[in-house]
Amino acid sequence: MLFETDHLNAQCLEQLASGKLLAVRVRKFVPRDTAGHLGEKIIDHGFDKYTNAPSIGRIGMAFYEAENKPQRMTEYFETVFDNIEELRRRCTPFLSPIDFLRCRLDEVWPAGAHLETLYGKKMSVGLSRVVKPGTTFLAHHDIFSKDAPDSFKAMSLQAQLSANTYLRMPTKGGALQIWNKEIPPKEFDEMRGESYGIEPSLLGAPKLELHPKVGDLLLFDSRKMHSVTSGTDNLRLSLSCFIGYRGPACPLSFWS
Ligand SMILES: O=C(O)CCC(=O)C(=O)O
Ligand SMILES: [Fe+2]
Repeated sequence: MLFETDHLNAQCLEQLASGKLLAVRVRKFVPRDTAGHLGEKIIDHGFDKYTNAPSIGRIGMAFYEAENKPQRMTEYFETVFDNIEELRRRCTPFLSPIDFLRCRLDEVWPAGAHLETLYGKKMSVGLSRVVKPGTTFLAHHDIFSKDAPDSFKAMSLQAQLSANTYLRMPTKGGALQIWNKEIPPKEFDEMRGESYGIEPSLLGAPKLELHPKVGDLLLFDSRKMHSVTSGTDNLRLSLSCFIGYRGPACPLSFWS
């Protein structure tokens, strides 16, 4: 269910998309000491809070924060290139791990990989997430067609993967929990009410609990329920994006 590798390849992406694998860990996707430097550079410039999960810090706006509200959609699309550029700037003189991921997937995937577009506009990619010790990410799923309900682009996805590179980790906790379980959107929305997620204990024991090392890249099917346990010490800093899959002959796509 978990595949560990030193090199990302097309086969493991196929297996994630088809559900044969629950998660892929790419060891040292970013060299460990580089990841440490990147973490410092990214955090030193400060961060904002999520509009719908204020205990989690972030740099860059996630599309799901727009919640299909016209004003926030406008804000999202107006800040796409500033957000992409801001992460790149914070990483300089190192290569941004998100840019590296974009290049790598374009190289390994036969049909290539590019930025996702929605309503004819490029989407943003690369979100820095900062979590303080003691904060849990509630169990949730991430489904593009829920965030863009009127979009053929979103509906045409056959699979949606979450990709996270970890730049700082607590010594204990901060584990990614994944259940081999999908909950239909409507049902989940009733369960969560006003919150973005539900108590992980409601789902029973997770199928996988992963404690990534600094520099690792984890990939998993974001439509499956997942959560992150609270850390005991240190900030937890990750860079994240989604990868869209539309079959073996179609390009992969990136967005946040
Ligand atoms: O930070 C993580 O390990 C996973 C966060 C998450 O919910 C996601 O990437 O969809
Ligand atoms: Fe998620």
